[in-house]
Amino acid sequence: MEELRRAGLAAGLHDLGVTTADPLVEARRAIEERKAAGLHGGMWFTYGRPERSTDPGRILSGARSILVGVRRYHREGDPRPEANQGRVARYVYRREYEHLSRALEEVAVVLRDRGWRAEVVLDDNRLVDRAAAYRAGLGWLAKNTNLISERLGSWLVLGSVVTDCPLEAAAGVRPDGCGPCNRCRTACPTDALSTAGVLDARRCLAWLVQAPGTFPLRYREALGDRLYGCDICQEVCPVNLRTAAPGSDDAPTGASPSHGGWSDTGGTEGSETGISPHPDVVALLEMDDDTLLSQFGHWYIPRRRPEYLRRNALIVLGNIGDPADPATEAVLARCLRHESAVVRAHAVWAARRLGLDHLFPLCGLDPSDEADPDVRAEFESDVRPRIGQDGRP
Ligand code: B12
Repeated sequence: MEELRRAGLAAGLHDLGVTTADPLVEARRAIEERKAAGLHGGMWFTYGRPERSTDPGRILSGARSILVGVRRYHREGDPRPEANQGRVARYVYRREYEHLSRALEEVAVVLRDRGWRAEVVLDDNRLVDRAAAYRAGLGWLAKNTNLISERLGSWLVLGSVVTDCPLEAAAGVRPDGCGPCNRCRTACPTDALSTAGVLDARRCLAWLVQAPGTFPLRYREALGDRLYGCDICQEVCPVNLRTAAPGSDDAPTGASPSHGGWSDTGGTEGSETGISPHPDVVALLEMDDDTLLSQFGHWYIPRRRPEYLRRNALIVLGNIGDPADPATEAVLARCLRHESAVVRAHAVWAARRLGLDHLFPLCGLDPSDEADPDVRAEFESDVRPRIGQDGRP
């Protein structure tokens, strides 16, 4: 095990634990209960076939052990987007899963060199990663549902090597470290964590930006400037505030820069994905489909339809855009004429929120002529304009 651990840490993991390949019984129960209660909000992923996603034996026949690796992706710094910039969850600043995957592959190679079979699996519908990590003793399952490591916090991505090699499993799971703290639950602007440790995906902004269809009206203001993902329940976590402090123990032992060892920017500057961590939503709305997909195609976009990215960007624009800026008007006018009803509908909302209703007749948009019921509904919905009586935002 020491050799495997050394290989993993040298390749960029921040911790590594072992559990058996026995079925993840509690995770299966949790998934089935949430599905029965509708809390999954239509998500599939591991929810689609829980009998498979909680049985590591289906990933590799004869599996005996799972090595679970974690990679920490955030240290410090509070990214503050500027005018027109959307906020993106920290885990997509860099290609964290690629780094994690490469590191886990190195662990798998050590096993294969010794004649064992080993399969790397991460962020995949075939395995509930957090449940495996919890059982491997890497952290506790918190009230915000994230796996929190006492030493590293919860800014982690998780992945596994499933193998037929018998390894000594963790002696026990980590005891709960949340105690009476409920900061994540009270900070969630949509109350998605009303039951501790149980996420109501129908209210979770991180899911809603990935879900197809119309973005629920009642959560659009709460989305604020979030274009993709949501970090609120982690930002406020005291363990994260403590472990993100400069000098906290976070350097992967022997990590090579080629595996994305830490930069001191705290993720606030630059991005190895080649796009800004805070994309300008006006610029995004001006892009054609091909450009959008080439820039953001590595994000999870429902059915890979760019209209959903535009939908999110329009809500952000409605929440943070400057109605006095001609670029705002120009891009909204373009979206109000868009062929996609999803785009038109959210453009109507954004225009109303910014007090730019005069654009409707200018763009030939008449609620009584509009064929699409979702777009029509946007004219009748309750929208709280951001413009004060004095005409200023
Ligand atoms: C579907 C999914 C989502 C969904 C739903 C998340 C969810 N909570 O179920 C959405 C899109 C909302 C999402 C969001 C995010 N996700 Co996600 N997601 C997944 C995915 C694909 C499956 C998760 C799953 O199986 N859920 C099923 C349920 C049953 O699991 P659970 O919520 O973890 O439930 C456990 C606990 O709640 C606990 N529990 C049950 N009852 C109780 C009661 C109490 C009191 C307590 C304390 C605990 C507890 O036991 C359950 C079983 O283990 C995994 C990848 C994978 N293949 O596993 C990534 C994964 C969970 N996501 C991850 C990340 C990074 C995120 C985001 C931070 C991204 C972002 N910034 O937007 C957010 C975090 C939001 C949150 N609070 O969960 C990481 C988690 C890292 C970590 N430290 O835990 C994972 C593991 C991806 C990865 N491989 O790194 N995600």
